[in-house]
Amino acid sequence: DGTKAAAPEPKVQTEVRRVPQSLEEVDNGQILGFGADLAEDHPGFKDQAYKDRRMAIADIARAHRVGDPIPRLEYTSEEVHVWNTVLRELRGLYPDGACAEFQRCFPLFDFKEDVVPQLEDLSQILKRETGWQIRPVAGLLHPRDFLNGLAFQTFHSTQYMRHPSKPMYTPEPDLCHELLGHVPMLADPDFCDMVHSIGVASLCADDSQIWHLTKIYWFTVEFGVVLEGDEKKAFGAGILSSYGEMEHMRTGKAYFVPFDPHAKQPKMSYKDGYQNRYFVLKSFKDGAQKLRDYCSDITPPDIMVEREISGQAFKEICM
Ligand code: HBI
Ligand code: FE
Repeated sequence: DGTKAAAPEPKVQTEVRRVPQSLEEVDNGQILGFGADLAEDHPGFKDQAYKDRRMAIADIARAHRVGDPIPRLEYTSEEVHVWNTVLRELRGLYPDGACAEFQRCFPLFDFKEDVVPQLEDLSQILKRETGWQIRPVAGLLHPRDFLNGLAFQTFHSTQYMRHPSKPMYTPEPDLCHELLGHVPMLADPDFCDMVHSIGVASLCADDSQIWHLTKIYWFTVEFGVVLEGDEKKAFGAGILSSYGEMEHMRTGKAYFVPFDPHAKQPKMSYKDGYQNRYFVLKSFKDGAQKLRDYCSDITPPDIMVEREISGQAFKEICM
């Protein structure tokens, strides 16, 4: 007879993904970029001893389990020298360039020039101040996993030092960037509140929303500035951990725009020089509020949530 084969069902693009219920479920995160090999333009590309050291430190991170203390590392005199150089250089910038919250929190960690701080000690201080913690990670985490960690008040931090040939430069996160840029701010409750809302939103975000949240994170947590009177002060880790970036931000070579999480965010630039545009928060409280408002609009349109997110987080974000 004349009946045709039934037309195929139209494919509905549905992504099924398990929403992490706990930090343990964020654990099997993919590490992007640097594994056994460093990129050709990395300062340590030709340094086998450096690469071996990196691999040994990465193994510690891979073996770490949630709840265990972070293993202490004995840093070499070369690594201590890098830390010393970077700390001395940057410390001088903070009185004028860093925001008040950073200046209040920085002394809590009592950084010493001749001792590379241990992640475990810093994590204990954060727990006491804001309830946040640090987990060691082998390298650049996939943005989804990285952001998901924030929902569980956890900051994934690298534990290796940048290459000694270029103490004032690193193409990837390293200890100096994490400890001087990120860790002090995580002792401030309003800042933590803001970062937490990004993390919670990421739990049930689809891929395009993750991309948007990654940019929001980039233009605030990495490169944000906050108003103090009519002055702009740095709270972004990429500014606080770079002498050149701080100078650039402060000497008027860039322009400033109010931060709006709803707006289409510009392209993130990773390596090519400094930011030409910085986003400004009126205050952390205001920023945290704006972000929470934005996040409450995030619904998971294209995913089927396999298990519900329990508690407040799910109610705030997904319903
Ligand atoms: N991974 N280890 C590590 N450290 C970061 O600072 C980091 C990351 N992955 C992604 C990321 N930062 C952000 O740039 C956003 O993609 C969330
Ligand atoms: Fe960073």
